Amino acid sequence: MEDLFSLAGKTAWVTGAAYGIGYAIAKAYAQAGAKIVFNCSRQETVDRGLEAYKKDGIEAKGYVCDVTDEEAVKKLLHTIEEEVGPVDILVNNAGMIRRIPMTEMEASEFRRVVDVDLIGPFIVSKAVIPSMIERGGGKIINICSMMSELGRETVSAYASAKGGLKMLTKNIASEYGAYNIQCNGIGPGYIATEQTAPLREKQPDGSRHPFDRFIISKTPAERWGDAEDLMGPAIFLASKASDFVNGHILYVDGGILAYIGKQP
Ligand code: NAP
Ligand code: GCO
Repeated sequence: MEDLFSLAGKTAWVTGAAYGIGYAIAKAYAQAGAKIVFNCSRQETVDRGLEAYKKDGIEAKGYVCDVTDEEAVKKLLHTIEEEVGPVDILVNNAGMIRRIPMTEMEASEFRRVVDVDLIGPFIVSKAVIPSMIERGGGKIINICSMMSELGRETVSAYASAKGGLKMLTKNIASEYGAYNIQCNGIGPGYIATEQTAPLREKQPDGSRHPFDRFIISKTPAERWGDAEDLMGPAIFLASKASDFVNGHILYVDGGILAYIGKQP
């Protein structure tokens, strides 16, 4: 049974895994036996990640690479294969959000969010799939979102990108499942990371942010998720245990998507 969830001998590339959700997933993979590679778009973030991995006793390799830059991604993959080995597991985690009312959002701002959150996973997946085919298979995990299913004010670009990422996940599963590549998504609910910090900021009077209270009322678990809540589901989708799971979005949301919300 242990072997079913083991990642021993595997190389996992987790994009954007300097902290937050990506870091937690990469840490879980390291504890399951995988070699870890990650990239961020800024050197200072890569350095921050390397320090964190070292502190946790994890030998990770970090590189500066913007996932929207196709040539840079191809070069990085070549470097990874030279320095670490072929990529067995890819997690498209790198992402960004801009919370702006749609009618006030510049097309360039909308385009950048879609570039990072949707085109980036396309570029990185397109780069790794050929070598996965050559080696008899692989695992691709796309970090989707509740916004792959639901909209809300100010996140039109992000929801459009994450909705697209859900369908890209299903399409990679459809197009490459015959090569023993499983492509699935994880849809985190509201997770306490730097990305959601503005939604949890304490009010001047010390009370909870209205959005914070709103999420608590919408979550059966009555709490925000932690990045660590994603570790088990991520190991499942990267291991032999999920070899017949393909094109699935696994929501890890404390039950928000199942729940109408607590009566005020
Ligand atoms: P985060 O704290 O904002 O971290 C994002 C990471 O991605 C950073 O390391 C960042 O480093 C990197 N990154 C951003 N743009 C990049 C680019 N163009 N190329 C390479 N790396 C890039 O995010 P998080 O909250 O951990 O979320 C991680 C993923 O989960 C994202 O896809 C997010 O949309 C998704 N998600 C988050 C939540 C949540 O509640 N937190 C829920 C559902 C889904 P640099 O800035 O240095 O590039
Ligand atoms: C927001 C939040 C969400 C979460 C996550 C929910 O502004 O609504 O940032 O988008 O990050 O994607 O699953």
